Amino acid sequence: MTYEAIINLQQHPIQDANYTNECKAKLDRNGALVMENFLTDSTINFLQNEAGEVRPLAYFCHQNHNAYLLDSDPEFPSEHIRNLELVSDKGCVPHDQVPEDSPLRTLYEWSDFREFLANVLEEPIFPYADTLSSININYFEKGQQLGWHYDNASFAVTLMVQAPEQGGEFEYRERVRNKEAGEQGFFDTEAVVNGSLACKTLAMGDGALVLFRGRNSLHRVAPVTSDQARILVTLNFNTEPGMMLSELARMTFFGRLE
Ligand SMILES: O=C(O)CCC(=O)C(=O)O
Ligand SMILES: [Fe+2]
Repeated sequence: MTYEAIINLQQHPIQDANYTNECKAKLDRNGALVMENFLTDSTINFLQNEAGEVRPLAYFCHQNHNAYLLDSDPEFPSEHIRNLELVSDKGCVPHDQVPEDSPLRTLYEWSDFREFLANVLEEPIFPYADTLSSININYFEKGQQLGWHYDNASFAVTLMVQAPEQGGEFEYRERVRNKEAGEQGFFDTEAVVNGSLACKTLAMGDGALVLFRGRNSLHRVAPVTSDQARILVTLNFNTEPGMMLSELARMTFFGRLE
C-alpha cells in the first residue's frame, strides 16, 4: 500500500511544516493529541481483518501493579496509594508476528512519519533493538482493562484499530505527579483512583492516531464491557538508538524474550 492509501494525507498533511507546528502546539497545550481519521477507511478495514487473523497468536497477561509501576515501598502500608495493587489484563501480538506486508510496518518505517513524530514530540525517535517491542497489537476483550498508572516513557504513540462498543474508555488526569521534581502526588493520585477527583475521557474513534504524554498524567483504560474488543496498536519508539525493552517487561507482556 502507498502512503496516500494508508493515511488521510489531505486531512493530516504530516509532511507540512505548518500542520506539524499546529499538532505540536495542541500536544503541548493538552498533553494529548488525537488525530481522528488518520487512517483511511480501507486501512481500518484491512487492519481489523489482520488483527482478527493474528488474534490466536496473542499472549494474554494478567498483572497486578501499583500506579507508579514500581516495586512496593516497605515504608508505606499495602493499602497506601504508593503500593495499592491495581489490575491490568490484555492480549498482545508483538512485533515479530505483525505480518510482513502490514501497513503498520509501512507506517512505522516511513521516514516522513518519524520526522513528523520527532518534530511534534521534540524528541529524537528510534525503533526498539529487540524483535518484539516496536509494533504491538493489543486486545482488550470483555472484562479486560489497563489499571491506573504513570508511564515510564515520556510519550506514547497509538493507533485505534477497533474501538469497543461499550467501556474501554481512555481516562486521564494531567500533571498529577511531577516525576522530574520527585513529587509523587499521593493525595491526588489516590483521589483519581478512588473516583473523588475528576478525570477526563480521551475520545478516539477507529483510525485515530493518538500522541499522549503519560509520565506525569495518571491514566487508565476502563474495563471493556462489550463483546466487541478494543484493538489498539502501540507504535513504540525510544529516544536513543539500540535500546531493548527490559527482560522483565518482555516476559510480562509477550511471554518470551525473542
Ligand atoms: O491503550 C491505550 O490507549 C493506552 C495504553 C497505555 O496507557 C500504555 O500502554 O501505557
Ligand atoms: Fe500508559
